[in-house]
Amino acid sequence: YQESADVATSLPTKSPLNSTVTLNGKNKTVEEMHGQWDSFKFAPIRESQVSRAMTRRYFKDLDTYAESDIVIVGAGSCGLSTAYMLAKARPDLKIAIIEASVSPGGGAWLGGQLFSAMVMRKPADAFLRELGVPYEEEGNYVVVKHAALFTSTVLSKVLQFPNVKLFNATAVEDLITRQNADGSLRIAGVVTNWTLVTMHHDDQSCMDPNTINAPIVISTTGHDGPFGAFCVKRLVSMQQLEKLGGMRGLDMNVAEDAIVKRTREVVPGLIVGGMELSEVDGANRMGPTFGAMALSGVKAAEEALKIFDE
Ligand code: AHZ
Repeated sequence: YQESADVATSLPTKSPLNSTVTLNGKNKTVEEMHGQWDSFKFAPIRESQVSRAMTRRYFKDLDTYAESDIVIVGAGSCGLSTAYMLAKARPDLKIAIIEASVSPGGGAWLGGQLFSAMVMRKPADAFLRELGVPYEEEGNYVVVKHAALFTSTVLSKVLQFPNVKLFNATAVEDLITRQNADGSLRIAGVVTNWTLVTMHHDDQSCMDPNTINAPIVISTTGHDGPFGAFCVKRLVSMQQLEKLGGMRGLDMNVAEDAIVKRTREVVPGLIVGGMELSEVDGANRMGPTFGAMALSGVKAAEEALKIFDE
């Protein structure tokens, strides 16, 4: 106990959040470690410091983002593109991203059939230049050498915005609604749970969820699947949409234009983007070409800001 108590008092415990702490006023460079491995030692720590470093921040984020300006459901290529455009345009808005999977990125870690390269048809190359992602010119389209290069770049940029919080391993399992004076509904936030809990509602007794209030929800949960198309399926079961059109077969040319053009507020307070939209309208799928996901994100951000500024 003596040792751990010493450790606990010898390290800064009240450092302000989001700042870099310099121990002993000196940070080592990696080069300075070369050849020094026999005397190598990490700076000491007490386990509770690690625990508090994580939980203090997470609970502060839960508190801060319980009232968000915009919630994005799904951190696939469309959701991340939306988040990037919104966070860049409006540093004053609090943007929460809820991603069911542990790993954000959705289907954009590979190009198609588990191949690496990612194809984007022009003019979506503009979004790659915006992000600074290098690509090869191929005339009407461009190719990023690995889909993971696109996804990791947009993800790292999104995560660096101070006004964005990604809650991963967290599923949206319902929508918050409000009734207008005329009896119509608007979406006013999301109902969340740890994804592992969401997956076990069938074999455990009631495990109630948490909530995030927000005037605008942007749903980009992909086409139908175990988790996909979540929000639009819920709109049908709560009778806000009569039925879904159902995603149609693959036609790259038709599909990509349609997804971008139809990116919109589907019911008041809920904008839908990316492949989730194909389920609403019965649009074609495009398969392994990602320009429409990026530009649907650009448009979803524009639509959200229009509503926000009304
Ligand atoms: O985990 C899902 C994925 O990361 C997440 N998600 C789904 N339901 C959720 C829920 N709560 C929280 N209830 C949820 N997160 O949403 C993300 C969707 O990413 P995606 O890559 O599946 O969708 P996208 O529309 O961004 O990109 C689609 C990519 C495709 S599919 C396709 C085709 O099949 O033809 N073509 C393209 C380009």
